[in-house]
Amino acid sequence: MSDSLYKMAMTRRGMLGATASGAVLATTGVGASMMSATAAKAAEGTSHLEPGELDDYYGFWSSGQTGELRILGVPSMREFMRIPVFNRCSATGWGQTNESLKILTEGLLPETKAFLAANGKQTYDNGDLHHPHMSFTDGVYDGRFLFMNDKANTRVARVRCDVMKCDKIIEIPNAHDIHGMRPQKYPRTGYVFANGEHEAPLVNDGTILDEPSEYVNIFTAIDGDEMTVAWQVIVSGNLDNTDCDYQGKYAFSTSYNSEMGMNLTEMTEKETDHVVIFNIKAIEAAIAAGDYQELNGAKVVDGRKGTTNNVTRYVPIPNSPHGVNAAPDKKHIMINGKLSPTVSVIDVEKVDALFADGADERSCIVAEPELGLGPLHTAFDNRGNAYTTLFLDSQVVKWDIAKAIEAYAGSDVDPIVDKIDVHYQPGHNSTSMGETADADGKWLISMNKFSKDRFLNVGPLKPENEQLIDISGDKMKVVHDSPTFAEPHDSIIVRRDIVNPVNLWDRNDPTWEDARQQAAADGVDLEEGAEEPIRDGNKVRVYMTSQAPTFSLEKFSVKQGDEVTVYVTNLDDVDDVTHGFCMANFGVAMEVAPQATASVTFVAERPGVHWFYCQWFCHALHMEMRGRMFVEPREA
Ligand code: K7E
Ligand code: CUA
Repeated sequence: MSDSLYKMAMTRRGMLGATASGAVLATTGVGASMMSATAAKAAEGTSHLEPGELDDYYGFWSSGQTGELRILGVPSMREFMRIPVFNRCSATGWGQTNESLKILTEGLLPETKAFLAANGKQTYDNGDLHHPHMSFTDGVYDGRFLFMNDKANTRVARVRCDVMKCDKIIEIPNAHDIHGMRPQKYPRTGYVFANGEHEAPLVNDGTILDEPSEYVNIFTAIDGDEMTVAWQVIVSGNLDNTDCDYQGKYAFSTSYNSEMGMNLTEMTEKETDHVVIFNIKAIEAAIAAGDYQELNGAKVVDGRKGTTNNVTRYVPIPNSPHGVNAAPDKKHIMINGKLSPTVSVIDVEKVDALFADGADERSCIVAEPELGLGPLHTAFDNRGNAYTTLFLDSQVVKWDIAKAIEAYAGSDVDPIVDKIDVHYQPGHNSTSMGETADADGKWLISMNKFSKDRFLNVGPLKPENEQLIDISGDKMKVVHDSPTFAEPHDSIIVRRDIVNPVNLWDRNDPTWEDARQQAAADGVDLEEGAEEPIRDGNKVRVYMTSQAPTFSLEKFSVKQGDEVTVYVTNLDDVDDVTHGFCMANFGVAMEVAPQATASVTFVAERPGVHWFYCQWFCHALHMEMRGRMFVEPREA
């Protein structure tokens, strides 16, 4: 108790210090001076920003089983936005608008569409989003896209960084439950690598059931530009996390179940599991040579143990390894041991030899420091240090990569530089720019699975606790606790100059191309709307515009049983003037951002007078921004 009071006092003092410097910096504006704001704050060990002060980094956060992507500010840890991806969203109409339904359904496999239809659905309602990562060019984030996995329903999605909306979701064939996922770092993204975590028969049609010896796992490379499957590799053992090198040559995936066990005892039986190394050029060559089978539209290469096509190598790693992290030195890949207290360090320059002359697989390991209990993930600064989360110890350990290599070679140096308690049980961590060649060594986020007593009690379900740690000095310093709802696994921290979203949509945006084409076929201009609904049998299309504080239609009529599509085009071209369209008692609501078009379709099976209203507070007369839909009763 006295300890935590002491910490609070320390934090308070730091915050007062920041107030003074923040006031000075506020007068010097943004830009270069904001970088010094960060430096000053880091030096003072605080994340506090004055009201109106902007963060230096965008944080992109997964949300686990919530299924969305989140945008936070670092170092303030303020949450800015939630981007619906695999979930449904009441506010934006994601999962309900025609535009979002197209994105949610077009990448599903035919068998999935049939399965969902049998359950009365067009798409899944849930997702489990673990790993958000930005596209790269030359080893550094390039601000084009964010990619993310869905473990729950075997999908990979892409978010456009210009508008911060999801534009593509694809289901990965043949694989089961995509977990680890990383974009190619060099020369560019390029490929997005995705691990199928759970093993199953290659053709999973029910012919093979409880015969685990027939199960396989699948590694997938997605074309990140086209969002199509480029190729797949069949592997031995399951697949957990993945990362790739800075040379564009190899990808690395951990396997916690090399045993291919079906229960806990079987899965953890062996002391050693492995990391699979994928030789990208060799896989491309195998495909060019026709050495693959085509399955559900994917080219599948066999890379299991014992194959002779040189597409994979299996490096033994103790014991049920989890995270894989490429260091910004472009040379080292960290394999986090989980049940082993060690992190195994692979030197990518020693990997060529594994494929060239069948050298001993462990010859690429250049260090294996013992760090503590339950190492899960590792992040990096720009000074040669690595930061590893210790799940069981509830700590982050800072260690010197060069010293770990010396120690492995026989010298008695201790690579451990510092350890800090985190609260509690950390999984992923991430450092500012730390998964790129531009790591800057300022901030570290420890993503802790349990918050226990750190916040006011909200009942049996508690938030996670994400702690911000200042890593700019020799000693790590926890400067902020941040509760988050279920359940961010991973995050990235991106320098803000890399991310440049627009304020208004471009009227030519492809998002509403279908609406544009339908309007043209109906002889309507989306920016003008139509005075009367366009009738086409029992399909009725209503075109309206919105401009604060009115819709272009104050009323329209349809017949009971009509399938009604309402298109709303927001003509306001002012920052932040988003309108919404909500049809009360029809379960219909959507966001229409400035200069965007959105549409929604429903069956008007309720006769009577129904009000639609703007559901996004847009104007002093926002309450007045409403209109009526008359539904004429079906003739008896
Ligand atoms: Cu990246 Cu949580 Cu899916 Cu580790 S996983 S913690
Ligand atoms: Cu338009 Cu509220």
